[in-house]
Amino acid sequence: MHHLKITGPQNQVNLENWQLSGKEVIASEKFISQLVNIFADEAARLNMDQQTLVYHVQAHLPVNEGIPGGLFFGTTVIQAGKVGKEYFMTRGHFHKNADRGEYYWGVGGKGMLILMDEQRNVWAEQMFPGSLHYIGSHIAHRVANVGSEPLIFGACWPSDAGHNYSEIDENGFNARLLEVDGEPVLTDIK
Ligand code: S6P
Ligand code: ZN
Repeated sequence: MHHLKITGPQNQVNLENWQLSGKEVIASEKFISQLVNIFADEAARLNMDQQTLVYHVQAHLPVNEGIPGGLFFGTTVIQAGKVGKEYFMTRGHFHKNADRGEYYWGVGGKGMLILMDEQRNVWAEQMFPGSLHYIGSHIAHRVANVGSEPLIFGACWPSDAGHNYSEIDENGFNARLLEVDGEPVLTDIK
């Protein structure tokens, strides 16, 4: 009888904050200075400390982006805050291969997943620890932190999904999530 190889895992997830460690983990940060024309109130954004961290992402990329058949796994943390009346949120994107879907799930804090189809219909789902969100193909997705603590969510998506940011950079979402009387309201304000 031969003993075949048993090793530890190549990666770990901290189950408190879902930060990733191990091989092939990349990290990126988005500061308020980088989120040009993402929020409705550009003057309010320019008035803020430009070094303010809005969100950061870790991702485990075990294969090159664009390779079919693989999966990517990531954690996003969005700080609590607002630009004018609009909650801190991700840029949002369609996938470059638009027929690729994605899972998101809530880990910590209170959030809102804002979704838009290719006809520009917009709707939203509440995110909280344990919420699970299947994002179908051809659906743009963006997340806002509507609470007072960091919003943490996990994501898993195909390695050949890619990102199409230009559609959102040019045309935005067809709705905005604003704080009205202390509550998040999805409005048709562009
Ligand atoms: C990738 C996945 C997430 C986002 C991250 C930041 O498909 O949806 O990892 O990249 O939440 O959002 P964004 O819109 O700036 O990429
Ligand atoms: Zn995505």
